[in-house]
Amino acid sequence: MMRNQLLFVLALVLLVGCRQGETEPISPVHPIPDERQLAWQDLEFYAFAHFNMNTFTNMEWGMGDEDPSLFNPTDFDPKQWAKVCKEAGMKGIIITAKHHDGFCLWPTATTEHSVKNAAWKDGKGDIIKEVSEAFRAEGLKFGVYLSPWDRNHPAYGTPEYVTVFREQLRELLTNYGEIFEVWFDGANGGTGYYGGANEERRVNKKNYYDWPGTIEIVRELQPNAVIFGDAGPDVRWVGNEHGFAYPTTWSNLMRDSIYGGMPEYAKKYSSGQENGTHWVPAEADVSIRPGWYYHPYEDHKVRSLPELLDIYYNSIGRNSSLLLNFPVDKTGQIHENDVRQLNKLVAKVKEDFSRKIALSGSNLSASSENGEYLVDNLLQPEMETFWNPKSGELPATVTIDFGAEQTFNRFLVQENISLGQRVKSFALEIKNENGQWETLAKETTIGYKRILRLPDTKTSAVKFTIHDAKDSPVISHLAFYNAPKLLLPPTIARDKNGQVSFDLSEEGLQAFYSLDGSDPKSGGIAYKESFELLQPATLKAVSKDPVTGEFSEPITIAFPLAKKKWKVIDPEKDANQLIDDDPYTNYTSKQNRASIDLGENQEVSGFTYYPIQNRYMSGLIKDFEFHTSIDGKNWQKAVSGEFGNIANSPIEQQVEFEPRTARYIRLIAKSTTDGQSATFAEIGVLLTE
Ligand code: FUL
Repeated sequence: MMRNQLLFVLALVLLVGCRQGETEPISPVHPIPDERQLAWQDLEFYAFAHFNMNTFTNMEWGMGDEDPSLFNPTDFDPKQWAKVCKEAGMKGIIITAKHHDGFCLWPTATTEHSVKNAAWKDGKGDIIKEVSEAFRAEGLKFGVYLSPWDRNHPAYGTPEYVTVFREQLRELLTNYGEIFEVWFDGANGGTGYYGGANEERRVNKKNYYDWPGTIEIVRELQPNAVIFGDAGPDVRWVGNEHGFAYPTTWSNLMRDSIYGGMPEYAKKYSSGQENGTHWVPAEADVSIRPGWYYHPYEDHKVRSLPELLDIYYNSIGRNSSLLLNFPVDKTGQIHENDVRQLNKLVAKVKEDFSRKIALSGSNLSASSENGEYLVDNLLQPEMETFWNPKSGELPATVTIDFGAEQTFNRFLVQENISLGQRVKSFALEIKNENGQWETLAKETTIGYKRILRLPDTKTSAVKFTIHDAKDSPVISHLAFYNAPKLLLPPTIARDKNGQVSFDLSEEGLQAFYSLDGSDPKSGGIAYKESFELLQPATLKAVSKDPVTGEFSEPITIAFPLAKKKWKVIDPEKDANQLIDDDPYTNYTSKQNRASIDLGENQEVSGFTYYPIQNRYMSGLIKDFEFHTSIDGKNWQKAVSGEFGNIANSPIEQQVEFEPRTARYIRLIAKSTTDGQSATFAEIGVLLTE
């Protein structure tokens, strides 16, 4: 009897033991990525280059009637492009082999509208060859953008053109080695040159190109290449050109209900669909400047570090890849301003992820574990090592006991997407001082990678809970980081009434300033709230991280006289925008002049003109006269001249003249860059010291 009982208990122990260790197989949740999509997903960050005829005609969308000889870079250096991308950790490049204007960057047999007839290298050059070789030499990938729309080709709109388009594709996919991505633009059909017809040609975007047949060519010639388009088939457009994916981003898509360029795409499909039938992950495309192509007048508009950081976190941190565009300049190189900003982004991202909270000493526990898919697997970044709770268990929870207090402000989490995207909602909680759980974040999707930017959070334990998922979650990695603050000098603005206000690059920073030329780092005034500054003064300021004691670079602003007492005396619509000290609001004058009462006599020795900063600019003053007056009736000319390079460089212009007493000033536009009514963002005066 005793013996039997003992055997029974032993059998029970063995059975339970086995059960606990048993790993239940995980079935994929369809759709799932194929091999080429999985390889693409790892790339994360790669470059776009818009470099073609538009670079030389200063256009965004050329008509197709451009003289091919105009294509003529003076110092084309694809090795410089490859070096810039390599050093930035970008994994490859996609180049505009042909944009909407139809000019081909390789000596194609399909048209005369190509480098064959360019002045560059006497028509013997091949941009695609040189760029592909330069990138491969650095171990980077190479991809092509081929515009389906062709505003040059006489046959555009007929079946004959589709054959030409496919032939071009064949050439690109045959003669330039391995291609990692083929990019088909959704923008197509409209006005164009079309071999001299100069008319509007609309096509049926859904059927005209016979996309299935075109896709087959890519599969046949480059089986490893992913194809980008609104409807994929492999990678989809994120639905905007700001480089932002959505907080909820599914890699699943109802692919069969979509075609390239469909009008409702951005609104309906760009964040993917939970019940999407196909795996078509998002790619966020954005230019480092306002335009896709190079325009000298955008040299001062390269995106700032905070903007670029937002793009990074809102794309790569939201289950999307990032395709960052460089408008390669007329020399044939990536402009130094773009390189500088790119390097700042890369350095900051590196810094953000350099202070990882070591979890080796932490205790990780899960609500359950499916056999070998242990919670400790979360510490390894590889997709193949993952945690999976027992089937059917939701919510499923991972508790991380740091063992001691830790501070973090970034949370990174990844799903093993090879088994499908599953998580629908998750939350992060922290243990507060009273030992209770407090919610820190509540979010929706994860996908390949999700990064949350959080406030500085100090705690000894964190709870990660998956509340809802399409099936048992498969989480491959999670990590916490304590990113240093983005320590930039404050952004400073002064309004018409002379109120100066500071904007700090991150919460928790402090700012110090001086108005007497002294170093604001020692003995500077602490900025608490906006203050009045009416007289001309030089303001110096720095930001400080109170935790580390570090200071930002200083910023120095020479403020001219404030405009509090100013009035426009021949006002047209929105006259206050001329003197509101905000260069992003404009004034247009049909009289082509702006006259201002300064409110009192001043010793004036010059003036400033800030042209409008809109993406599409009009009415920039070229030839000018500047007059002054004591009584507002009798005017004397102080100076006349030309803003020589204003079309290319629309920055604030400054003109000095013989000092004089004036109560009234008037800037007269004798001509504008495009013959339209004169526009102004701001006018200012320089005073005699
Ligand atoms: C758009 C095009 O029309 C733009 O010119 C640019 O090439 C961008 C990447 O795609 O649809």
